[in-house]
Amino acid sequence: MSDYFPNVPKIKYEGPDSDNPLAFRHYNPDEEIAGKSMKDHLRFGAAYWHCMRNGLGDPFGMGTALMPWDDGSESLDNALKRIPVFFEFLDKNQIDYYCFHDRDVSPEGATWAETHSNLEKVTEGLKAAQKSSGKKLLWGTACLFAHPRYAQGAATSPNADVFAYAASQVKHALDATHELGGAGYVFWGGREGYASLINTDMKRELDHLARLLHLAVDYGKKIGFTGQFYIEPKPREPSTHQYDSDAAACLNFLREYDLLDHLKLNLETNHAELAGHTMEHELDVAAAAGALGSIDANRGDTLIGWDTDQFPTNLYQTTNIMLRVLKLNDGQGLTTGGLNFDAKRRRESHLPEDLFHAHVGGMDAFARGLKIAAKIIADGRFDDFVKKRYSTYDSGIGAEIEGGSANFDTLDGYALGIEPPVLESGRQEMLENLLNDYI
Ligand code: XUL
Ligand code: CO
Repeated sequence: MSDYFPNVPKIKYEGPDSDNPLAFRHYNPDEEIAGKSMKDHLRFGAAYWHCMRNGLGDPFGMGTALMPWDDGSESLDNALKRIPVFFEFLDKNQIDYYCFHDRDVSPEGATWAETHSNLEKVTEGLKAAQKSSGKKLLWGTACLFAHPRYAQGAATSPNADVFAYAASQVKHALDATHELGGAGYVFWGGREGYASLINTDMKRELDHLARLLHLAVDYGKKIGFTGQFYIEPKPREPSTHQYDSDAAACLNFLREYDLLDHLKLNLETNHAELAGHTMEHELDVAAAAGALGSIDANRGDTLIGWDTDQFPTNLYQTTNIMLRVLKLNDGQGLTTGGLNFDAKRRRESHLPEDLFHAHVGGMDAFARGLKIAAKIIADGRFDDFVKKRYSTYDSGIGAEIEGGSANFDTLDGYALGIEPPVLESGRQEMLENLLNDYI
C-alpha cells in the first residue's frame, strides 16, 4: 500500500495509560462490552466530504488544509487519485465504514451524461478499494445543494426541469450506493426550504419533496436496493426555513405523506443544537416513533450560531447518545446505521495528520460513552428511578387511563373520592450528581 500519511502509523489500542496521542486509549475494536464488540456497537464511519474535500475555508478566508495528493482540479483523474488516499486513512485509523455525496467522490462533467459516467467510473474505483480493504459503505447521498441549478431548491424548486435533474441525480447516486452495497441512503434537504414566503407556495413544494422521496423508494425497490433510507433533519442553514427542520417536523412530514414505513432519521448533534434541542431530545423523539436510524457524530459550539461540525469530545453527549443507542431495537443497537463523523477539523489544524488526531479523539470519546452507558444500564439505577416515577400508571386508576377503560365520568368520580395528589420529588439534582459519578 502507498503511504500518503508517512507521519502516521496504524493507530492501535494502547490503553488508558498511554501518552501516545496517535493511539486509542479507550477504543479497543474487538473488546466485548455488553455482549458485543466495541466496533459492532459503534459502527464508526468517516465522511468523504470532510476528509477529502473540505479545504477548511470559512466565510472569511480560503482553505488552509494541506492535501499534497490533490492537484486541485475537478478532473476525473484527480477524483480517482483521492480514493487510495482515503482508504489508507480508513485503514490506519481503523474506521470500518464511510459515507459520501456523489459530488464529493466524482466531479460534474461538461454534460449531464458525462457527469453520470464520471460517477460510474469512480464507483468502480471505490468498489475495488472496498474489496481489497474490507471497508464498507454506511450510506451514500446526492449533493442537491451545491450547484447553482439548485439555488431555489432541488425537489422543491419552482422549476420542474430542476426537479427532473434532481431525480436523475438521485437515481444515479442510488445506483452507485447499491453497486457499493451501501447499508443506507440519506436525504439531507440542503436547499429544500425557502428564503421568503413572499414568493413561495409551501404546500406545492412539500408535495414535490414527498414525490421525490416516493420516487426514490420505488426506484430502490426496482433495482433491489435493500438498504435503509434516511432523512437528516437540520434547521437554519442554508435557507431561512428548512422543511426538515428537526426530528418532529421530519416525522410529521413522513407521516403526512405515507413515507414513515420507508424512511428513518439520521440525526446529527450539531443540527439538534441549531434546532434549539439537545441531541438526546432528538434521539428520544425519533426512537419513540420507531424511526431512529443512524447518527452523524459531531458537536457544535454554544458561542457560535452555525454548523461548526466539530469533532465530538463531550463525554456527557457521547454517554447520552450511547445510552439511547444501546437500548435501540430492543437492545440490538444500531442495525443499518452507524456513527458517521460528519465533522471537520478547525481551520488552524491544516496538516494531514490532524485528520487522525480528530478521528482518534472522536472514537475514544464514543468508546468512553459506550462503556459508561453500558455500566449505567447494567446498574439500572436511572431506569429504576424513572420506572418508579411512573408507577402510579402500573395499576389502579393509572392502568385504567393507559388501558383506555377510564373516561371523564369515572375519572371525575375517582378524583372526588380521593385526597389531593401528593407528588414525589423529581430528584433532578440527585440524578445529575449520580451521572457525574459514572462519568
Ligand atoms: C449538512 C450535513 C450533510 C449531510 C449529508 O449539514 O450534515 O453533510 O450529513 O448531506
Ligand atoms: Co450530517
